[in-house]
Amino acid sequence: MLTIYHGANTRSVRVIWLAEELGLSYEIKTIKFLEKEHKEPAYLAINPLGKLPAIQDGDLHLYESGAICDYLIAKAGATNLEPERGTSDYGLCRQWVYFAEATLMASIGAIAQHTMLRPEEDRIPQVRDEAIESTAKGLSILEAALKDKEYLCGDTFSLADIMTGYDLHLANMFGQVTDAYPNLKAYQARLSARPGFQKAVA
Ligand SMILES: N[C@@H](CCC(=O)N[C@@H](CS)C(=O)NCC(=O)O)C(=O)O
Repeated sequence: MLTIYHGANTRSVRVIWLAEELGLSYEIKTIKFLEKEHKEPAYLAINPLGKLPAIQDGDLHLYESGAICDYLIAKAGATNLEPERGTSDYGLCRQWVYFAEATLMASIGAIAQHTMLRPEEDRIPQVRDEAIESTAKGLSILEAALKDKEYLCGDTFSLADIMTGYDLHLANMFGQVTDAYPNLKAYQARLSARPGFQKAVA
């Protein structure tokens, strides 16, 4: 049985959403993120970084949301969530998967840290402001990439949309997805209508 360690609105949303899209059987172990259960020894034994998500699949423990998603897609032998390896669409898909976690989430995460997660005395307004600026740049890049397109890689929904869709979910929670981004708003509405997304954020 696949176990997904999940905290509300954390990157584990990506893993549950993907599991739903793949039709996998899984169980969720909920970690109380705001109460810092992810820093307790029981969870540190699962993920020594004390971060969400993590999974257990038989004897295998994995963390890093992108790696978990890659593993689940490869294990399921799913060809519909990634373009054919080696094609241009495959290259684009990898670009957006990495962009979502390594670039855009870095600035959205900094907004979260410096507006909500850190104790007030540890929040740095300059870091927050720079993060808002970097987030806006990332969102503008996505806005342009989505012109006349339903999804990021070719015409079909893929892992890139799950990775990025979570970023947009969070950016929206922090008020960053404004009317300045009509393509993004339409894209987000398309993604939010998917039952897998709804299950992951329920
Ligand atoms: N690159 C990692 C980042 C994991 C991460 O930072 N998760 C956040 C929640 S979305 C977390 O657990 N933060 C707690 C902390 O950093 O202490 C991934 O994609 O899984």
